[in-house]
Amino acid sequence: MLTTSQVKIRHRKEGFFMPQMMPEYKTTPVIHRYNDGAPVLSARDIPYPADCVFNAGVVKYKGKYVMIFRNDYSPIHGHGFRGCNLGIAFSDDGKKWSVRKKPFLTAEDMGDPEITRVYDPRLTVLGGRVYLCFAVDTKHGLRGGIAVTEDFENIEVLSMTVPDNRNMVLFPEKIHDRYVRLERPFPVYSRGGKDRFDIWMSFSPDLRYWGDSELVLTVEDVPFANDKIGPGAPPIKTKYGWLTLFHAVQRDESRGKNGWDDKWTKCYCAGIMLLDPEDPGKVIGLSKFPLIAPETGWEAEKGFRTNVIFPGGMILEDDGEVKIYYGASDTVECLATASVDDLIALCKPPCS
Ligand code: BMA
Repeated sequence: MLTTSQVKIRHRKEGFFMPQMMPEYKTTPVIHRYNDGAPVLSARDIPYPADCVFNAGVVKYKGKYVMIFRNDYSPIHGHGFRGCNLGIAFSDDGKKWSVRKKPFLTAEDMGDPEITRVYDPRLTVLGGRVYLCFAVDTKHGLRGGIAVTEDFENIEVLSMTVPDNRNMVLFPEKIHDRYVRLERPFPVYSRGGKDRFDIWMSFSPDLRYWGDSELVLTVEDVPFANDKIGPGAPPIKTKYGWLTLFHAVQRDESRGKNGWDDKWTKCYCAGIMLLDPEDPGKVIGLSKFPLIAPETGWEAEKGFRTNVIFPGGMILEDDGEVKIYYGASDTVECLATASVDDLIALCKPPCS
C-alpha cells in the first residue's frame, strides 16, 4: 500500500513548452532603483584581482550590513573566467561598502581537491549566527553547501548536497521545529533533457541531514519564464507569509551575442511570491509579472552577460522599506527598494 504522509500532492500545470520569442518585460513600478541603477559594488572597489562582482548575499548582523559577493576574475575572452572567489564587505547604511582586503572564501580554502569553484553566496541570520549557502563546481557535478560563521573569520561547513543541486537559501527561523531551505535541483533526464528547472524545498532537524523534499514552484507556474527558475534571496517573514524572491529565466533563440559572452540567448528577471507562514511549501501569492526586468545600461547593455537580474539579498527595515540586492549582467551588484506592503500586494493568489 502506498502511503502519502510525507508527500504533498498539489495541482500543477503540466507539459513542456518550446522556447519562443519572448515579450519585452518591464520592471514593476513599485521598485525604485538606488542611484538610478548604478552599482553599489563593482570590480573597481575590490583590492585584489577582480573583473565581475555580483550575485551577493546580504544580511544585517550586529548593527552592520554584511555582504558576501562573488568575484570572477581573469577573463578568457568569450568563455568565462579563470578564477572565482567570494569576497566580503561591510556597511553602515547598506549603500556604501568597505571591502575586506583579502577574499573571504576560495575553492582552495575548501580543502577538497574535487572542488574547482565556489560561487553564488546567500546569507541568513538564524539564532544569532550567520549561515552561508553557496554553490561549488566539482570534478563530478555541482553541489550546494551550507556553512556557519559568527565572526566572518572562522567558518564551518555543515552540509553539502549530492550533485546536481544549488541556489539554496535558508529560512531565517525554524518552522515547526525544523530548518527549512529552498533549492534548485537539475533534473535533466526527467524534464526532457532540457533546462526545465524548478524550485524545491527540504527540511532538516539539524542543518546537516535534509529530507521530506517537496516541489514548491515550477517553471510552468511562472508566465515570464520558459527555461528555468530558482530561489533568490532568503525569504523574509511578514504577517501574511514568507515574502520570497526568485529568478526566472526566458530563453529566446533569436537573441544572439550579448555582452562579452559569445552567445547569450537568456534573460533573467526577478520574481516575487508569498509562501504560507505555517506550510512554506505552499505558494499563496505570486506576481504574474517580473518584479525587476533588465532595463538600465548596467542591466541590459554593459557587462559579461547582458539581461541578467539575479537577486540574492533582501532586507526588511523597521520602517517597512525592503532593500533588494541583485547582480546585474553577471558584472556588478545593484540595489533596489520597495515598500513591503507594495510587494505583498503584488502577490495574488496563484489561480486568480
Ligand atoms: C546561472 C548561475 C548564476 C548566473 C546566471 C546567469 O546559471 O551561474 O550565477 O548569474 O547563470 O549567467
